Amino acid sequence: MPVGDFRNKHLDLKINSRRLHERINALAEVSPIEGGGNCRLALTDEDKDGRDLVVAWMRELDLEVTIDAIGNIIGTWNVGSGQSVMSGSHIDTVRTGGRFDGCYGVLAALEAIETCKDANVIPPRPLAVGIFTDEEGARFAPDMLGSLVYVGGMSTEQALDVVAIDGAKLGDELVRIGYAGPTPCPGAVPHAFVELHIEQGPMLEANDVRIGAVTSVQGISWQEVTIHGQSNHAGTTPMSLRHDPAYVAAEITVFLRNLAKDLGGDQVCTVGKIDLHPNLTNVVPARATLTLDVRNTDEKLLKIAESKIKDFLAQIAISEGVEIKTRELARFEPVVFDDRVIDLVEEIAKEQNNSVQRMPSGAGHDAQMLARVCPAGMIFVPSVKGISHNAAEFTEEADLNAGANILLHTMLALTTLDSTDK
Ligand code: HGY
Ligand code: MN
Ligand code: MN
Repeated sequence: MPVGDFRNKHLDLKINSRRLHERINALAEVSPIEGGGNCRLALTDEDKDGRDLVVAWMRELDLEVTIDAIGNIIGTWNVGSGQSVMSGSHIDTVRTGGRFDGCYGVLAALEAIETCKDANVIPPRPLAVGIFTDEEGARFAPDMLGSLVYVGGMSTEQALDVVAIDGAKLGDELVRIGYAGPTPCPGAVPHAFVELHIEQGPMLEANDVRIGAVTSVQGISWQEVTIHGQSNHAGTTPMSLRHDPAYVAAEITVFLRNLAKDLGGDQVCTVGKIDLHPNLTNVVPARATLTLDVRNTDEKLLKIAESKIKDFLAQIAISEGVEIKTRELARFEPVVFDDRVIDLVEEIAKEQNNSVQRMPSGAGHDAQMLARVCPAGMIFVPSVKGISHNAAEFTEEADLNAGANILLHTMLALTTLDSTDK
């Protein structure tokens, strides 16, 4: 059957928006924070509670639930034959997360399956929903860790040994929360993968467009920088004799801001985390540890940014008499999604009377990992004021419903995607 042939018999199928919003709000009740967001760092008790809730919904739908060695949860509706069409995302959050980041994509995928079941629309392939472990990478780096292991981009052993920012070991935490599953990684390769997500940026709202047909994900470079200086008395040590890691950390932060300005275009640089030791008012610090998050849609420019940072670190270590060590936390090149999936998202968005534009993703997503093994793509809906990784993250209900209906029909269309016609 040509792409979309199965779907064309069910063009009037629509999700149950009340049910979708009930589930989004119920999951948002798991470890809520002030302002309406959530704190469910990967593999914490709070993450476990969120996992347990969504797994219970999967079981109520009689999905086959598998948990793999890195804690990825896959709920599959075993109908039809062959590889599944998979959707999904993540439900772990950053410490000050919003209620939609990741969760919306998981719950809309669940809703798509329930809508088909309710209408007795039986696709020719299995439909699956993935909840990928540690997408945020905020506690255990790198980000998208679970989907990276799922596609064989990182060994299970290496991932289980990752140490969190709080010192815990990933494998120990998986066992502790009861999500060290029996299914081996890499996981079963889907026929195709499509992820629905909030944009987390300002572009759709600024252009007054409802849907993003995502073309690509920008490159990501994360590193931890540790600066060893000379701890000393804040009152007695002349400025000329100081080797002050806090000052060097500040210079690095300013350098990154200017680097982004100089490179322009899509270049973004962030120092999100700085820890000082001993972190006391009257002590010139011994050590500063900071993280650099550097991204660009263009791999060549990203490499230039990394090389300029390296040169700056070498130069300031000499001028300030400190020792600087770096450790790579994440490095992913830009990813381009499958044209056929992008075309489908655009076609279905228009068919359902939505404004739609093609656009890159500034944030990392699990779909960029699944794109390594199967045709993959993403659907974006607007973020109000472009805010995300913030409890104030918000998307209008009508936009959420529109995105979920496009996801439903994209999944159905992908069940008849002919994998030979690349
Ligand atoms: O870091 C990211 O872009 C994503 O939120 N994990
Ligand atoms: Mn996300
Ligand atoms: Mn996120």
